[in-house]
Amino acid sequence: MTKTTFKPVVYFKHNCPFCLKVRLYLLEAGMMEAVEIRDFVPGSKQEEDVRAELSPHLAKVSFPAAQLEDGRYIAESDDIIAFLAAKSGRDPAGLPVLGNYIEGALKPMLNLWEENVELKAAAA
Ligand SMILES: N[C@@H](CCC(=O)N[C@@H](CS)C(=O)NCC(=O)O)C(=O)O
Repeated sequence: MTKTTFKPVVYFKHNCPFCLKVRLYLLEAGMMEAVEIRDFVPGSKQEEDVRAELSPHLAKVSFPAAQLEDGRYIAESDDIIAFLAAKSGRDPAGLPVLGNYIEGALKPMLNLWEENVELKAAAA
């Protein structure tokens, strides 16, 4: 009997900052060939297809998402990276481009976003 090897699938929304985090991990860890990437432009037919595929498997569809094994879906960028890291043995903490993106761009942007939400609430 032959056992087929499942290639994990990652689902990316264009211009999504959390999707870029996972993409950077894949690039810097040399894992681009180890996964199948399905990405879509918001508003496209591809988005409809991806959401139709994911929605029965996830309590809340968000991006990035991944199918780790046949029928096993998750959607949280840190969990996806942790899975990929376990598979590749490449610790994300040792990847400088990923680290610079998270600490120098993503976190400051999220902080500004939170601050903006608080300021709007205070002004309302
Ligand atoms: N904590 C999540 C945040 C993901 C997130 O908020 N992604 C946005 C896109 S940038 C999203 O999926 N929004 C809802 C949607 O597009 O349906 C993660 O790190 O994966």
